[in-house]
Amino acid sequence: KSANAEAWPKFSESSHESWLRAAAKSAPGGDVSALNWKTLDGISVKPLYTAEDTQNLPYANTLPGFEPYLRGPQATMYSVRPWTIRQYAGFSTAEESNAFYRKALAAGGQGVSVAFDLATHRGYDSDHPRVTGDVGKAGVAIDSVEDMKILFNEIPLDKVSVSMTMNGAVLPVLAGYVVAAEEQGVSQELLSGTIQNDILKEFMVRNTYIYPPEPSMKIIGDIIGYTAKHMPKFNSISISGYHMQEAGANQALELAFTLADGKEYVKTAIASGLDVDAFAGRLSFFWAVGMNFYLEIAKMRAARLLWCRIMKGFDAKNPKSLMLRTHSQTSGWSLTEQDPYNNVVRTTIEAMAAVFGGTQSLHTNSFDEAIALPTEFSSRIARNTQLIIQEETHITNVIDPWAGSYMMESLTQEMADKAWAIIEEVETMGGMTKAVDSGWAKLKIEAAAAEKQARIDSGKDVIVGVNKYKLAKEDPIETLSIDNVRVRDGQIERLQKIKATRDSAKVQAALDALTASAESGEGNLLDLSIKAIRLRATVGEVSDALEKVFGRHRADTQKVTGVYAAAYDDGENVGDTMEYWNQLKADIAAFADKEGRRPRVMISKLGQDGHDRGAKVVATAFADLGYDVDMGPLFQTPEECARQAIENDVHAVGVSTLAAGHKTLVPAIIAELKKQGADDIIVFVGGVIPRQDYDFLYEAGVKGIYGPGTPIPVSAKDVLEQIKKAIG
Ligand code: 3CP
Repeated sequence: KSANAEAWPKFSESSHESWLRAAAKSAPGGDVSALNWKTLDGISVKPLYTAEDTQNLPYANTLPGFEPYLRGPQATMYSVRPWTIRQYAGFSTAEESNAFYRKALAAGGQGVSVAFDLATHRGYDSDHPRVTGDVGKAGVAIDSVEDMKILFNEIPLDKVSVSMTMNGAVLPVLAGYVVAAEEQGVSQELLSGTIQNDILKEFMVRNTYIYPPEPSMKIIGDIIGYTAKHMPKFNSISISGYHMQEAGANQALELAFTLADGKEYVKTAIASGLDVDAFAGRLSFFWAVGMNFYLEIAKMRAARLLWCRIMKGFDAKNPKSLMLRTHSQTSGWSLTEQDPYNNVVRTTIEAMAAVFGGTQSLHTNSFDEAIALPTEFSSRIARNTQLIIQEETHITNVIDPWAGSYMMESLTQEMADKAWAIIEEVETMGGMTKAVDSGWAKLKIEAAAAEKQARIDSGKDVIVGVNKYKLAKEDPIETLSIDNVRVRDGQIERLQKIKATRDSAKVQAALDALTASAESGEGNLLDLSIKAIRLRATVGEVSDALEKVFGRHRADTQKVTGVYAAAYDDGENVGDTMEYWNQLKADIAAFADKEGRRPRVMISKLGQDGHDRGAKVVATAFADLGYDVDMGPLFQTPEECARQAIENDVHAVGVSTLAAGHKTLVPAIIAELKKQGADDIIVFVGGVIPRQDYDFLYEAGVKGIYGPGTPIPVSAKDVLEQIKKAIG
């Protein structure tokens, strides 16, 4: 006892009942239950938790480093070694990205995390005609091992762990890393790092797949098998919920789908003949950490509990197989274009949640990421956010400091229970591959996204500077822009040089061996890719060799309906948003009466940018308002998009762009429409577009630009006005 009872006065006793009576005096309508916060996961969070809430929680009193690892995978956690500061970066050329990594490492970064451009993700070399707008844009352009060698120049790969976010072209990219290390004098067994290699979530949300689900799972099995044998320090997969939350999933959905994906990979590896303990210790995870502070911490604690439960089900014995280790990233979606310095604060709060949740590695976003690629300045602040938490706050001195909080322990168990129910639902469908294949999982996330957006647009969920406390005037901030024509020209030149100097017959034989293995199922695809890459086969060639057998996956474009409107029509709207909504619906109906048909828009994604949350939410909301909405397939060229718009006789094309290709692709679609005789079809653009580019796009003929934070009804009204003007 630290208090000497004698020396203290006697305080009056209180009970839960007396608290309820006291609380009722200030609760709205005298109803204390009205203070419960109903989360989008369906959890009811009370305003007060007491010791009673934790009495029956079976895992609240466990220890870190011991089963079920709820309190952390390591016994000492950050008190001995804090998480790895691992900032995701990459842009333009291998030279420029290498210089950036080296500077970042010198300034306190602790690991490397490579962002590849979309051409590389989708298995195209930089000279491919489908990727003219994408080369070097949202990541670094990599065509061959020569690029990889430059990317890691003077970064000792036996010492610095490298994460590579790659899922589609996972074979040639991982092979390129292995061969680059080899030529640096570092053998495979010394390589530590992580490859994302998580294809199931690509089919749900991120969309940088190449092959259909079945052969994609075979590739994953081969990578897990190869790394288990030859690269014991390398994490073969980063099973990612991040992109699900970014696409709109709430915490319980993110948690459940990610663990269900993990289960599926374990099943795949076991089916390929591996012993569970031979590979499971190198499966790692990846969470998004957004502004829902308590829920995020609870999610990360619940994740470890559930994974241990799942792995026990596979009869795993090695502690490493039972403990969930994770990377985390603060939420890019939570960042706003408006009043962007607020994003520094958001990121700090999210980083704290990730740390309290016990992450092993962390990326903190730069404040300008809702606008453009991060600059050196914004990257420094993002990195320093972590350094300050690690070195100034003493947060690292205590392991799992939220443990024992009545609220946090209750929430952890509730989150686990919610997610477990979803995992069981997935199981009854036959597992995650089936849930993904049927489109069910994707639609669940899209419905959650539409619901969230409607809550923001109607003012129920506050975002400072966006739907409340708005600035009268926004000052532009400095942004980074990439000259992708220059990058592409340089890449093409290097490709030509490689092709002219290699032994073509040997390269062809190695590529044929890959095709034959894809056909027969014999041999290991990563092993064969390493052989081909060593001979200077390119990323595109290795991908093509497999595509001959596997084909290229094309997704359907289903969309949800009614969810956005439902959040408006529940009568709880803030201010005058309901009136605006109803008036707009009436205007659209009047247009339909007058014109004999509803205003028709095609929402499209151009180039290799597969981030389709915005496009899907806009399509749902426009349809709920009364527009006739077509959804273009992903990865269209401007020419294909124009043709479809004309065939469908739309009034307007809305381009959703998040990967910085807008200055190339948007003028191209306008030119194509003109060329095909349809310049009466108006073009509008939404997504991540720096203010500096607005005039350029208006001059190119764009009729409306809607940046992040624009309420959808506002853009929908503007589009209607523009259509009316165009019709005359
Ligand atoms: C750590 N270690 C300890 C302790 N802490 N040992 C004793 N006591 C401790 N307290 C040991 C670990 O066991 C390990 O050794 C070593 O130190 C390194 O620690 P770690 O926790 O494994 O950390 P790290 O190497 O950084 O690995 C973290 C994970 C890895 C496991 C999460 O997978 C990873 O780095 N993932 C990063 C993924 C990533 O950056 N993704 C970017 C996505 P042993 O290994 O020997 O056990 S960016 C996507 C953006 C959006 C998009 O996709 O577009």
